[in-house]
Amino acid sequence: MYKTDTIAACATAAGTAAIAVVRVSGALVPAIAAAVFRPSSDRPLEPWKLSHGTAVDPDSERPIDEVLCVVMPGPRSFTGEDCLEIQCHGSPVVVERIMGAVHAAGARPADRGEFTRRAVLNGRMDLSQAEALIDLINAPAGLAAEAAWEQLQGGLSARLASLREQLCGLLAAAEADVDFSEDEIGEPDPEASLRALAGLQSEVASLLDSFTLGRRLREGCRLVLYGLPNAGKSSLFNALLGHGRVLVSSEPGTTRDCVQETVELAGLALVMTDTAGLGEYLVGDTSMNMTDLDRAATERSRQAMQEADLRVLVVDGSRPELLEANIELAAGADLLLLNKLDLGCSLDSARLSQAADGAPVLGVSALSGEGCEQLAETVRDKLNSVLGEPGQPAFMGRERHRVSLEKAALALQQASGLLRDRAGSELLAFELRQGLEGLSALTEVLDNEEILDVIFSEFCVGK
Ligand SMILES: Nc1nc2c(ncn2[C@@H]2O[C@H](COP(=O)(O)OP(=O)(O)OP(=O)(O)O)[C@@H](O)[C@H]2O)c(=O)[nH]1
Ligand SMILES: [Mg+2]
Repeated sequence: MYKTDTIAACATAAGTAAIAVVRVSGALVPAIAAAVFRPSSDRPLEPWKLSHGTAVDPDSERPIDEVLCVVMPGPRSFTGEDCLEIQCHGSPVVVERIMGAVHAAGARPADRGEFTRRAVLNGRMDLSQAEALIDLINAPAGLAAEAAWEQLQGGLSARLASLREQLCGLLAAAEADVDFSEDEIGEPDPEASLRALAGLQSEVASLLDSFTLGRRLREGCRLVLYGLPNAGKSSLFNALLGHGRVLVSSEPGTTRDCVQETVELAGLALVMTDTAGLGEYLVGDTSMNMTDLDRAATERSRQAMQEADLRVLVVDGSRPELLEANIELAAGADLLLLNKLDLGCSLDSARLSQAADGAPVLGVSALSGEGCEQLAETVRDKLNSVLGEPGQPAFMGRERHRVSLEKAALALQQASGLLRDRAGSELLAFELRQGLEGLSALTEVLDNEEILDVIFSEFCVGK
């Protein structure tokens, strides 16, 4: 339900800063501005113009801070309602006092994302744009910010609107076929409808693909360093990170837990995981037995490998006797690193690469840094291939979008089948309507309050 009362919140991050912004939205904005702001000149507050003055306590008229104030009248404001922004000094105490003054003048504290929720409910943006706004604010690296910006500008909304329009055309034809006789509307052309449906299906499939790209941009690409104990995984992890984040030692089995850190690489957030060595090869050694701890650590490494976008097998290149044990681990690796290049490499890298389906092999030394620059480049290239088509706009979607898109994809597939079998138009219309619902859920305001609550709970207060 749309609440019409006036809301206020501090729009800048909590804590001490040079400047903070208090934001107000709702019908009481003119009255609140008059109650808490005293301009320093005789000119009254003009819409969309910053005005210099003093924020005061409306009851006592005591000055609180020197501020800049702007009024943005609806409906062309962010929320679609009258809005007021007060820029004050970034002291938590000052912010609290100004918020107190604004509340005394009639506003109530805003909920999380309530400003944006009002913007959506007032038609200032659609749901996919509101979500793009969260993604822009939370973007972990440059490419994610660019993709979120595109979506915020309505790129995705326009693409979806065109898909919906085409689907509506097909639905109208199917419904007309149910309601009217052939004499009244002419003979239907199933071949043309099938071609149109195939076009729609491929568009929805490409949206689903770009959804995966969007997730990777938003959450980061996951790279896992795995391999035998003592290969130098942790040393490489530290080298790529640029500082000694994890312990390194000549004892095999130093790392037991998965350790994650994020770095930015070519505009992408790269979530790197250092793992415990995979030590099955030790089991054959009568002097060593796998303990429960070894097994638990191995299990965690395997899980990290499963979840990764890029699997990097780290091999001690100076120990040819471990070739067979490394070959056992090579299947599924995207990149093979022959570490300890400074000690000389005597391992048959061609056989290793063969076991990994021809994955590239790179010689590096975590100790001397040799090859580490080339490693960053190779990882960047590999990530590009993981990310797919360059230039394809990413859809910064969420799980609910994937579910809706899959619902649409399935309905379109069923509709194609029905058309091919020349089945009844009633069934066809049903499937097309399902497809339309799936697409609409991505951008349209839902009448489901709970879903809206979930969407806007991701926002901070003040946005
Ligand atoms: N000479 C040389 N030694 C290295 C290099 N990289 C790692 N080491 C040494 O190899 C040993 C093992 O390094 P770690 O980074 O702890 O190896 P790890 O793969 O993380 O080992 P676990 O955590 O036990 O599985 C340490 O003594 C490192 O100093 C390298 O490039 N050259
Ligand atoms: Mg380690």
